[in-house]
Amino acid sequence: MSLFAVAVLTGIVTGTIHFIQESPTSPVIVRGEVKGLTKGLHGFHVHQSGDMTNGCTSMGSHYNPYGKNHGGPSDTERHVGDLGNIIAGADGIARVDITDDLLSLSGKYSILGRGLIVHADPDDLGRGGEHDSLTTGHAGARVGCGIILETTVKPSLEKRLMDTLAQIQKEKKMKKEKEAMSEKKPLDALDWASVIGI
Ligand SMILES: [Cu+2]
Ligand SMILES: [Zn+2]
Repeated sequence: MSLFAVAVLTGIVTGTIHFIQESPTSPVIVRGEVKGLTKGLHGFHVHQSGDMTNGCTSMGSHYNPYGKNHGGPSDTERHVGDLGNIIAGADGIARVDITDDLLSLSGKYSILGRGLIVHADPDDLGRGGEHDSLTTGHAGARVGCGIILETTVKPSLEKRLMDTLAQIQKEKKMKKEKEAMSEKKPLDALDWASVIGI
């Protein structure tokens, strides 16, 4: 059974982000839109807590159940909450479309009830050499945030989301096959060369 969650972001920026997970072991798809941003990159993370008593400030640091350093979404050394950057165009809108293998909407390390935060500045993915690169990615102020809440969706929307999910997985598979093919080619050429003795 698929799991769904949503976070409505409020603050200097606003937005709605949906989370979809087909099964507890599937990757989580993170999709939506954030409006009112300055053009460019903005750090985007799941933070420890969904507590908005003191706005985005009370949501704590990046969600980090494994006690790792801050990193980028494709690094092995990363916080679970490290989703990298979202990119806003000149219109101030960032269209979010992330597939993440580490996030989960169930189990011990579920992100349900935690905070989703958008930052003023780019996340340096731990590589910037700043005093806070390995904790926050030097992403600056919290310009918008929301609590990740489990939800149900209308059957028509569920169908659309699952179709999108299937499409994403198909594209991923095709990309992998393409990569495997291009890796294979030089080997074939090498074998041929040895066959004809050059
Ligand atoms: Cu953050
Ligand atoms: Zn982090």
